[in-house]
Formats: sequence, structure tokens, C-alpha cells
Amino acid sequence: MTDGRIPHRIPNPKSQIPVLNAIVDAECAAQAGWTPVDLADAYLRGGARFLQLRAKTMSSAALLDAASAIVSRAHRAGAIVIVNDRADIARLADADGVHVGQDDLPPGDARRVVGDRAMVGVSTHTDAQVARAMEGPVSYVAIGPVFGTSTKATGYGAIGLDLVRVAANRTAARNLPLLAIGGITIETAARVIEAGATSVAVISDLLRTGDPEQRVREYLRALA
Ligand code: TZP
Ligand code: MG
Repeated sequence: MTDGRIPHRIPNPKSQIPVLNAIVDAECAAQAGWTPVDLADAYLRGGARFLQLRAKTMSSAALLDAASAIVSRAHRAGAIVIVNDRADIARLADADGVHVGQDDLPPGDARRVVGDRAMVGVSTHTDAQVARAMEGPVSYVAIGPVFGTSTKATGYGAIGLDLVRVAANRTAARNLPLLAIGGITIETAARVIEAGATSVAVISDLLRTGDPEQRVREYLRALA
């Protein structure tokens, strides 16, 4: 870094993470009849500017192909893309960052792969995990599941809006964005943002109506 910035922090991260993280979950997309690239296109047409590619069962080669295609489409639209779990794929696909969980590469090691200018986000499920995550070279902290969800067996109960508030106080003190995830719907998204989250990350509720492009528009309207 030559411009004097703290290397692992973008200058005002909160302003740089859009309010909706539209997750392209390859398995959920397939169940709803979408390829990851087509679903990403629909989200981008709807106005999403922050995508996350999540694929738990794809081969590495197929994931790299999908990630590369989604990143180039997203960048043309002025959107950013993070890749779930896979720092190697994020780097190879020229994604904007990687999202790691408690059992993935530790944030410091993920950052060694993606570099100082990329985003590294970390999933947390408790206040103690939030505090620990903030000790690492992270660009944002994620917390969840906020509400009940059947999309992922996290091993943790719903944390509710109170823990979102507690986490938001911690992260705001360091000017770090807070992503909230898990069971969020169009009816609850605004309350999650009001509780202090910078951004809501959503999988199933974006697929619920069969028109994800329009659904993204509705989210952005509800969160404007
Ligand atoms: N991490 C915590 S909850 C969750 C993940 C990936 C699932 C989110 O999916 P949905 O369908 O928006 O509840
Ligand atoms: Mg993970």
C-alpha cells in the first residue's frame, strides 16, 4: 500500500457496502430453476450491487467458471462480488473479497490469499465471536442467523434483533460494517437495518416469488 491507508480496511467501509447482499446460492438457485450466472444477472438487473456467490457442492473448476462470469458481469454493472468460503476462487476470479465462517480459513490467512485491498468478511453467531472477529484483519463482520432459517443448519439458534444491536454497537465503534443474515424477509429487512446492520444478506426470500429481479427491486425500495 502506498497511499497511507490501513491496508485491510477500506476508508469508510460502511459507505461502501450496499444495503442488500444478494446471495447467489448455487444449490438454492438450482432448486428454483436458475443457474448461478442467470440468477446473478437477474439480481443485477433488479439493482443489486453487492453479490455473494455461495456453492457448497460445485467442483472447484465449475465454481471458478461461475465466479469469473459473475464477477465480470457485476463489475460491468458497478457491483461488487464476494465468494463464500473460497479465498482461492475469489482471488482467481478477481472477486472483491471472500466471506469466511468460523471453520474456514482464519481471516488473517484468507487475507494472505486475497490481498490487502480485497474484502474479508467473517461469519459470527455470538457476541464473543464478534469481539474475536474484530481482532482480525476483517473488512466487515457478519452475524446470524437473525431469525429461524431452513437454508443452513448453523448449529446456533436464532439470535434475534437484540444481538444484532449489541453487535452493531461493537462494529460501529470501529467503523466496520455489519452484515446480518438468516431468515430475513422483505417484511423484516427494514427492522434488521434499524437494529444497526449495514446490510442484510438474503438467500431464500429473494427466490420466493419466482421473479428475483423484481424481488430485489422491492427490497431496495423497502430499505431506501
Ligand atoms: N448463514 C447463517 S444463516 C444462513 C447462512 C448462510 C442462511 C441464510 O439463508 P436464508 O434463506 O436467507 O435464511
Ligand atoms: Mg463457510
